Amino acid sequence: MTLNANVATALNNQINAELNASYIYLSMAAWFDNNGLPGFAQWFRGHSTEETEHGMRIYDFLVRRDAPVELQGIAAPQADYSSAKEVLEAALAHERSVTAQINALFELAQSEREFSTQNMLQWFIEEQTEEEDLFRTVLDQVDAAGDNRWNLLLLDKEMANGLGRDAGSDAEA
Ligand code: OFO
Repeated sequence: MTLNANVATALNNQINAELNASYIYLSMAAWFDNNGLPGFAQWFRGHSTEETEHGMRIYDFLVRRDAPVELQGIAAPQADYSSAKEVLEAALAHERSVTAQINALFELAQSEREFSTQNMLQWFIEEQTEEEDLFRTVLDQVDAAGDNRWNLLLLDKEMANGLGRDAGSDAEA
């Protein structure tokens, strides 16, 4: 059955949103790399890769449904932050906005009676719950470290070991 045109457009927009998130997290990784926190940088690089994989899930779905993939431009991400806490706050806010996008997409798929799209989006709904929880956990830890550089360096070591879960856990999903 042909994919509903409104849903196809919204799915292409979501590919763009996921690749945009990938670019934002890569910019955050660069900020940590430039500020002597390589563990956080590694963690954000992993998340950047995950977001690209999320975009590719939707890309593959469009291909399977014989619908056109239409890639769009990606804006330059913010490069400057005042602190690790500010980065994590921005990342959590971004995840929340992605959750709202996924929910809106699911609602559209429901109203257009696009059942296989709803099925595909179930994975994203669960993923967003996990991602928000994970980013909130890291933000709490950064908050607890406060302005103490030594605390932040200790936390950086934990981040390198994958705080919360492996950055690449999507590969097994
Ligand atoms: Fe971090 O989220 Fe994609 O969907």
